[in-house]
Amino acid sequence: MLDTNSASVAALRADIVRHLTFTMGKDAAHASAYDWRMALSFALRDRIVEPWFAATRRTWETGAKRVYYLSMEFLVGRMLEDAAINLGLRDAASEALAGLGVDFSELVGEEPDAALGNGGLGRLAACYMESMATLGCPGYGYGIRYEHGLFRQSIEGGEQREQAETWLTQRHPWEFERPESAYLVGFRGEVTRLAGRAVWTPSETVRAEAHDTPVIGWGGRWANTLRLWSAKPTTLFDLARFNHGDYAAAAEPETLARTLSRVLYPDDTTFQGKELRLKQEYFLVSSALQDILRRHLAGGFALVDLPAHAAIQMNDTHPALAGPELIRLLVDVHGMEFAAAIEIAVACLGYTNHTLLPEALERWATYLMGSVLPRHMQIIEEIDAWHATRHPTRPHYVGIVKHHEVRMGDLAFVTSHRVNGVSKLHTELVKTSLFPELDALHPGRVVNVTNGVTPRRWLRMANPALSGLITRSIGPGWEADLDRLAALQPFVEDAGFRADFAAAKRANKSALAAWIGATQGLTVNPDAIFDVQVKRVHEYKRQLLNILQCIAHWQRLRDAPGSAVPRLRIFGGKAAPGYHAAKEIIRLINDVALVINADPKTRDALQIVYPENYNVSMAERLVPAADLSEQISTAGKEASGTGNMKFALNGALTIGTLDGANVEIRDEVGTENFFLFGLTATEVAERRRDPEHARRAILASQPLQDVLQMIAEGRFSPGEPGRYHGLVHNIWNSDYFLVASDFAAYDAAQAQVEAAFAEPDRWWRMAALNTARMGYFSSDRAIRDYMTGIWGTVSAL
Ligand code: 26V
Repeated sequence: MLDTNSASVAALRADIVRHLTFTMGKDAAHASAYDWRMALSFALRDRIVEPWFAATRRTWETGAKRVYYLSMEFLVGRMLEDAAINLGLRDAASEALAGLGVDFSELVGEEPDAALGNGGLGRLAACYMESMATLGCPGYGYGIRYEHGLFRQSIEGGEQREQAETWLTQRHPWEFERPESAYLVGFRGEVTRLAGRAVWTPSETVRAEAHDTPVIGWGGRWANTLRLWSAKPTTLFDLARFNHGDYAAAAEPETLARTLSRVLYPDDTTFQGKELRLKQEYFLVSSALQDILRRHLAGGFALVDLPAHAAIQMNDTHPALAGPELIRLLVDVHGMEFAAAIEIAVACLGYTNHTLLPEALERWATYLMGSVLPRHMQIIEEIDAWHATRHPTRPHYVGIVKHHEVRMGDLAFVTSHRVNGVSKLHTELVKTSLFPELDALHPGRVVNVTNGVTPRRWLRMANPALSGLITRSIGPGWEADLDRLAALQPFVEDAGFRADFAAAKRANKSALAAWIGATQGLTVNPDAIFDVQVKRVHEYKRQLLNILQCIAHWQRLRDAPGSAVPRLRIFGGKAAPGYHAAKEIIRLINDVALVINADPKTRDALQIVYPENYNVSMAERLVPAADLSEQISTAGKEASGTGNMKFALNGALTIGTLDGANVEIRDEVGTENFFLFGLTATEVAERRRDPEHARRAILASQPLQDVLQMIAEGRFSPGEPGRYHGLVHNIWNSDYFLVASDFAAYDAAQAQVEAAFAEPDRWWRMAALNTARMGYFSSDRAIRDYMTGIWGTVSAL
């Protein structure tokens, strides 16, 4: 064993040096951290290529069914350490580099995040890619290779500022360019009829070029492909125009095309109906479907057999043009009848819904759809008519096209054989409140697949201290069989184990404290409760409720200093650039932090920090160090949540509402190991019917009145006392997200947290039980659910 290990270290070291020399063209004496990182990445990538080829070959040979995961977002994050861990080479890499005088962790920390997603939906796609590779489920992820991922956030004077994100300024060592795998994607133009068939002649065309990143599973046994498309012009450069001195016009086709894959839309809050976004969606869908059909035909199969070979999953409605595009290719290009084509489409397609928020649902104006994609608009009308005919009892107000809009949720529903929600509660709401009529017409089509997260990245990689303890306690292998964590349960009664568990958490907290000291200039107490709310900033997620309670807590501390367990409240997250209310909440949190952190009376007991630019790699620091996970959305609004799973898996206790997957997490970890508060989804709906709900709640809580009064008086914005008048006015008079109604219950739950933390024996038992009982929330389980319940695929391992 030791021999193989030293052999693999030596081989890896030789390959690193070889890549440093011949790929990077650098001499070890003059190599920078960047050069070493590239050399290591290439050496690791080499080791992925063989299992990748083997997997691809095996899929061809066995004719196995493939999964195609279509998503506008893949929030992958860093790849180096994850690849090393899945190859079983993390320690070998570290040792190989050490022998060359280079520090592994330093290299890892220099890799830019691939931030090709906004939040939960994009990160879920990345976890699912990793689990499909781990399970040997043959599959491809299809997405867009954005030049600029999600913006970089800075906090200036308490306010969010956005800067362009540039992950591709350095070489990206994980991908393979495939200029030969390219497709033409058309827009606009006209549809004519020829011999009874539609002929679409687009007036704009771009080339979609593939970039492949292998995704290696745990143990290095299987690898799938993440194929991201980059838009290129079909005509490179107009030399005639250039020679006439018209330099800008000469580059026009190039500019037009490249704009398509230039930037990720950063607004996951409100649907805006922007033409460029529609073009991006079609760009992804068309290139993916052309690629899928090319591969299917290359296997020698008939088009009617597509459903036996391809499961196509739509990650929300963003790729919902997949139905119309597949039908178009089958009918217009391959001469199939519409009726046969739609049957094939439905049999292949699945649709995952990720949000119920009405303002986020995609609805494209028919005039826009009709001008950008004239043929698809016809096909959508045809699908709608086909559906109406097949279901004569369909109510008149139901339909894909209504009020001059194409409703993408209805389109995705009608063109899929399965529609799924992402937690039990959410799936019920998808049935009862989003698609009640379609659900009645298609009983059994809507199913639940509760989300999951990959334990390789979110426990093994992010939390080596706890991972080590788990392996020492229950043995290896839990990473790919997370239910085995249940074997930790008996250890919870062992005081020695609890001490080790607490020590692992303490080590992570102290590393985080050092990072906060270095980056925020704030000295924090690693023995405080680390209370964390990190996620996109949205009114429904109620960061506002959290900060209001901070203020109330602070006031009590001022009256009785030294009375409380010290707390560090950590906030992090980005607001959509145009989302004013969310930006105001960020500013309020930062304003409050400034005042509270400067109070000498309470400084030892309460601090607030808002590190800028929360992203995947920051989450990897915060999650292992959290004691308390804030999952406090208005019930009925958070489809699932996945951060909630990462925190609980890492032994944080949750303070949360009965929303999304919180419900199932609480059932699994035990109600006594979860701090529940707040109105239920049903109660929320009822409460809203009382127009006086906010006023009533505020008048019933003196602490809340005091807090609102302080904000309104400008206590946290002394230079501009009126800064938060609008915000306070809104709480009194509207409070759609029921911050006031849940305040007292939240405040009481926070008191319970404090009482529990003051009893270490009890706290660490609860924390360890959280870890032990989170096995269900592995993305491996979720992917198995998709494979059996939706895709009809089996492991090829
Ligand atoms: C929505 C939109 C709307 C319009 C255009 C651009 C755009 C981009 C992204 C989104 C995503 C919103 C949906 C979303 O991220 N949902 C989250 O999905 C997670 C994974 O299922 C789930 O855990 C979260 O609860 C849910 O909010």
